[in-house]
Amino acid sequence: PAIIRRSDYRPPDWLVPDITLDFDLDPAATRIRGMLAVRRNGDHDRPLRLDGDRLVPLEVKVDGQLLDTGQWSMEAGALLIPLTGESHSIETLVEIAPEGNSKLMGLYASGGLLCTQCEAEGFRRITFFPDRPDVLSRYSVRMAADKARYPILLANGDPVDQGDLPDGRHWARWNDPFPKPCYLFALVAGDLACNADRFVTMSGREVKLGIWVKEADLPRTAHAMQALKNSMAWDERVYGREYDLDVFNIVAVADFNFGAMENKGLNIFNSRYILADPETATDIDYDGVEGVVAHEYFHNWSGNRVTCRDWFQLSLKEGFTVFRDQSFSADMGSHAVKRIEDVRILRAAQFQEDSGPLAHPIRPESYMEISNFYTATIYNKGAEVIRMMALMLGPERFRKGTDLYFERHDGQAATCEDFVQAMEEGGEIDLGQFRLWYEQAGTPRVRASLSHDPATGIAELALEQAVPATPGQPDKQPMAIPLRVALFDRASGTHHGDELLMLTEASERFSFKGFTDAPVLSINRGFSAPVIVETNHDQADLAFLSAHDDDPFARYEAMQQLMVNVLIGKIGGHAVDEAAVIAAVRHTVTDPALDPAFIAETIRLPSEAYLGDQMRVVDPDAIHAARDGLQQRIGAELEPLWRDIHAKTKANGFSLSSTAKGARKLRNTALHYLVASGVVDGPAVAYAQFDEADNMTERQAALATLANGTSAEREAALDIFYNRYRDDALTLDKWFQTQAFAFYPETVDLVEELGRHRDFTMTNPNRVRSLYGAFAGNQWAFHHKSGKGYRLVADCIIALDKLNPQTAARLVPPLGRWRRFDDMRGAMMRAELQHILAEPGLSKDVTEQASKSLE
Ligand code: B3K
Ligand code: ZN
Repeated sequence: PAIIRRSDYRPPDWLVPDITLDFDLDPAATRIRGMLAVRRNGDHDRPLRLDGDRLVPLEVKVDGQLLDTGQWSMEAGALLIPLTGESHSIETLVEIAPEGNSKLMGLYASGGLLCTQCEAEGFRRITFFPDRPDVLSRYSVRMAADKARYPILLANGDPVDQGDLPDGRHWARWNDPFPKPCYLFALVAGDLACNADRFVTMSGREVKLGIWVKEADLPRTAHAMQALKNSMAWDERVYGREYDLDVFNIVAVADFNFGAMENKGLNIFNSRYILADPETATDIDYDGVEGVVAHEYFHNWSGNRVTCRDWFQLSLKEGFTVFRDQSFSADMGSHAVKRIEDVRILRAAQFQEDSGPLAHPIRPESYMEISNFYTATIYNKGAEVIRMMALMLGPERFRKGTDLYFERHDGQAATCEDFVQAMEEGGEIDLGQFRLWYEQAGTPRVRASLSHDPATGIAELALEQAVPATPGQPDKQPMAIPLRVALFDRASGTHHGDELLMLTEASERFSFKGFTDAPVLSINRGFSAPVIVETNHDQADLAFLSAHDDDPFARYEAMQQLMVNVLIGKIGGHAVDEAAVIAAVRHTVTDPALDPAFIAETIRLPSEAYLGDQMRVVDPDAIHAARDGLQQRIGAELEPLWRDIHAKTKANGFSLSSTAKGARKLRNTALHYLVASGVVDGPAVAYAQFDEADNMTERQAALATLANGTSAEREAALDIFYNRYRDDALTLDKWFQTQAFAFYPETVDLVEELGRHRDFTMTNPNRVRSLYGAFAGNQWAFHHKSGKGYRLVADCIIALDKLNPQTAARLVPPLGRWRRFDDMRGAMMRAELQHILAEPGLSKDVTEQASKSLE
C-alpha cells in the first residue's frame, strides 16, 4: 500500500463551496445524487478529482449536461473529470447498499437504523467528493425514506422542510450554514424517540437539544443530557465558546467502530457512551458518558469551527479536545482523582505505544491508513502537550492564546503550527524548543538526583534527560520539559512552595538555598510533563511522600513507586520490605483527611502491565505471582480494616454524588483486598455484595473479584449475571469482558470458548472489544506460555479483517510488543504476525500495523 507523507501536502486543486445531496434511502439500495459547485483553486490545468471507494458513477453531469463514459475516467476508485472553466456544477449519481456495509464506514445499517460515519475517509463511500479536510462546503441535504420504517430523518445543521411522498415514503431537508469538511457530514434515518431539552446560550439564543435513541432506552438518557448542558455552559465559561446552531442532536447506535463522532450539529455515538442507569452502568460508565459527550460537544469549536488542514494535524483537534474534556471532567468531580486516572491511561496505553514498533510523534510524518493513527499518542499525549503549554502560560495567558487561535482560524482548516503560534503570540512565550514535542516520538526519561550540603545549606538537584530512539528517529534532541518540584522538610512534613523548573538541556543543575537538613524531593508534581522520572529516593523517602505530599498526584505516585520497588525486587528474587507497603497502605486508608476515591486509587497495586514496563524483559508469570502475593498479604494483614470499610461504606440507596461514588470505589477496593486475603468467607462476602447490590458498580466489582478465583460462587454469579442481562447488549458486554480480563488460571481456554458462544458476534465492535480487546490487555492470560493467547487474537484479527478492518487493526498492537518478552514468547508473537500477513486480501489497516510490528 502507498505511503502518504506530511511533506507532500499540496492545497486542493478544486474547491467545493456548495454541495447539495439527495438521498433516496433504502437498506439494500440507496441512491445518492451529489451536486457540487466546484471552483478552480489557483492557476493549473489539472482535472477535477473526486475520491470514491467502491463507487460506480451511474451518471455524470457537468453544468447540466450528461457526459458520455469517454468524458470521464476512473483512477484508484476516484472519478476524474477534465474541466475547462473556473467554476462548474457537477452532478453524480451512485447506488450503494448500506445493509451490506460491515466496515461501518460510510452509510451503514445498525439495529434497524441507517446512519453514517465519515471520519476519516468514509464520505468517499457515499458519494464522489474531494475527501480531504481542507475542502470546506456548505451542505444542503434532502433525504427520502419509507415513513413507517424510518419516521425520523436527521442531518447536520437545521431542519428546513419536510413532507410526504407517494408509496408510504416521506422526505426532509436539512441545511448546515457552516462550511465544513466532508468528514463531518452525517445523516440518520430510523424509528427513534427523543429526550428533548433546551439550552439558552450566553448571548440568549435558545438551542433545542435532542438525544435520539430506541424508545425503550429513553429512561437511560438523563445523564447524557445533563452532561451536554454542563458542557455547553462550561465551554462558555472557561473558553468563551458559544454554540452556533439552533439545534444540537445526538443519536446513539449499537454498532460503532469507536466512541463517538462530532458531526456538526448531529453527533453520533456508540450507545455505550450515551445510555446509563444504575442497574446497568458502573460509575466508570457514567463518567465515560459525561466525558465523551463533553468531548464531542467541545469539538464544535476545536475541530469543527476550526478544523484540520490534513490528517497529519489530527492532534490539533484531538489532543486539544481531550485536554478540554479532561479539564471539564475534573471540574465536574475531583481534580486529583481525574488526574490520576488520566495518567494511568496514558501510561497503560501511550507509554506502551511510544516504546514499541508503532511509536510515532503526535504529528506523524507518514501513514498508510489514517484510521490507524487515532492513537493514544495523538489523543492522550497530544492532550499532555497542550496541558504543558497551559501550565507554562498560566490560565490567563493560555486563555489569550486559545482566544487568538479561535478568532484567527475560525472557518479554516489549520495546522498544529498555527496553534503553537497562537499560543506564542497570545501567551507571549517562546515555544521554539517546545515544538520538539510535535516532532519527536518516544517518552523522555529524566533522571533526578538530589544532594545536600549541610555546611552551606544548599540542596542541589541534578537533572538529566534522554529521549529513546524510535522507528525512523535514531537520534533525539533534548526537549523542553516543565517539571513542577517542591522540597520537603522531613521534620515538619511541609515545603516552602512549589516551583516550575524548565529542563531544556541534556543535563542541568538547579540549586536551592536554606536547608539545614537534607530535604525530600517531590518532582513532576501533578504529572506536569509526560515523562518517566527516575529519582534517587529510598523507600523511606517514598513512604514520607506518600504520607505528606500535598500534591495529590505526587502522593499517589510515591505510593505506587513504593509498591513498584517492592514488587520488582520480589520478582528479581531480592529481599524486600513488604511491611513498608503495608504500613503505607494502612496509613493512607486511615487518614481521615483523605477523599475515599483518592484512597481507593492510591492503595491499588500497580497493574501487571505497568510492572512489566519497569522490566527489561517482561516475565508475566513472575509478575503475576509477585503481585498476587503482595495483594494477599495486604489483604490478610489488614483484614479487620477491610471488613470495617466494607461494612461502613454500604450505602442506603443509590446516588451519583461524588461522595457516593467515592464510597463505592473504596468499598470495592476493600472487598477486593478482603477476598485476596484468602479468608474462607471472602467469596461469600463478595457473592452477597453481588446479590444485594442496587447498582452495577458494586455488582460488577463483586463479579470481577469472584471471577479472579475458582470458588463455587464464581460460577453461580456468572450464570446469574448472564441470565439477568442476556438481552441487554451493553451489559452482556460486561459479562464477556469480566471473564476475559480475569486473573483466572483457565482464562485462555475460557476466551476460546466464549468466542464460540452464541452471543458472541464479530459484527458488533463492542462485543469484539469486550472479549478479545479485554483479553489482549490481560497480560498474564494473553502471554500464556503456550502461545495460545497469541493464536486466539491472531485468528480473531484474520476473521474480523474480512468484515471490519478498522476494528481488526486495533487488535494488532498487543502482538507487536514481542521485543519486550523472552525469546520463546517473542518468536511465537512474531509467528502470529507473519501468519496474519500471509493472509490473502489483507486490508491496508491490518497490513500496516502487522508489518510495522515486525520491523
Ligand atoms: N473524531 C472521532 C474519531 C474518528 C475516528 C475515525 N477512525 C471521535 C473523536 O475523537 O471525537
Ligand atoms: Zn475527538
